[in-house]
Amino acid sequence: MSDQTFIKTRVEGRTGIIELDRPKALNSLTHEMVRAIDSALEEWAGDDSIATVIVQSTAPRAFCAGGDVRSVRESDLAGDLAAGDAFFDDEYAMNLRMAQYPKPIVALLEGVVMGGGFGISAHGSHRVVTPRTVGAMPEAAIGFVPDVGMSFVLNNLPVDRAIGLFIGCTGWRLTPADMLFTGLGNVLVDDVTSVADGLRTEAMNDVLARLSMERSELEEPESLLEKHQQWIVETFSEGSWVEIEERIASAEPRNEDEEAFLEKVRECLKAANPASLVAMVELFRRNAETDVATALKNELEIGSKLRREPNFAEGVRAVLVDKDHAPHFEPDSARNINPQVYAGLLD
Ligand code: QUE
Repeated sequence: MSDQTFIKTRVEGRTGIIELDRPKALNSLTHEMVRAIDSALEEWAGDDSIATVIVQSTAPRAFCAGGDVRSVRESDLAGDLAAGDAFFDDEYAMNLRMAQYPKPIVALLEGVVMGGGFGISAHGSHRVVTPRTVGAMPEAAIGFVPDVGMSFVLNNLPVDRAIGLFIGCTGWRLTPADMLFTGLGNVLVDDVTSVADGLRTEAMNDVLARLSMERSELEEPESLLEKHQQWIVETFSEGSWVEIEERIASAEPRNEDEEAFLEKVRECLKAANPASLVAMVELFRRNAETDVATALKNELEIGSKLRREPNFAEGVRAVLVDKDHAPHFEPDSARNINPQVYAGLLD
């Protein structure tokens, strides 16, 4: 049993449990937490007494809200770019270890799951959601792009890859129904706390099948992503960000449902850094053709470029520091951004 700061690890029977315990920051991942997760994974990969790994939170409010980007912003502004570079290096290496892990990894997605929270769950074998799961890839609002291998995952979901790009561009708030529709979640249960208990006596698939049978109904059984998938695919499948933006601007809703959806999409996009959207489309198009290791390398290239632009510090300020949600992004129009600035960095 080890008990490093903010990460608790323990073994119950043949299950290794990684528990995130930084509830005041919604379990956002510090560099130290990334190292602790990675070393537990490394140790258990070669330990024959461990059959399964569970990743969970100590608090129901959040599984994990992402990387500790407030700290990254602070070290960046202090001129210590190396600190942030090392953080993302280590975080992505940990994400890659999960993607290549030789054992089942079960993530218990209770509450908020954003950005880096997907990085420690989406690469595993099982992602358990509850009626209270709220997911999002909101990086464009902080002047960044979806990373932690999610530009790979979102390109390889069991739905059209345009849905993945839509999730990245809009930062869409994913309901449990959206999580199940996209495959970001693959089983719904009422109470995640009984998963580890069940694993003491039952095989994993039996535990998850039993718990999913016992579940209550979802408040929002309908996924808006599913309902509007045809429009999303027609709008997000081809072209650069500027072309997608033009299709969104000229869209003609055929009924009230479509009008409300389109309004929501336009509202979400107002929060995004235009350069993030331009870079994201180039990153996603390229990473549709690559493996997860190359995808992570491309994310690191684009991410380190974006971090060196003032929009990153400004976006983190507006969303997480001052919380005014009124960032001043430059340029303020995607038309004034050459996609090749970002595409040229990609493998
Ligand atoms: C984009 C992000 C993050 C985000 C919001 C975004 C992110 C992150 C957090 C976050 C949220 C609550 C906290 C906290 C951090 O929000 O990575 O410490 O209490 O960690 O729009 O990438």
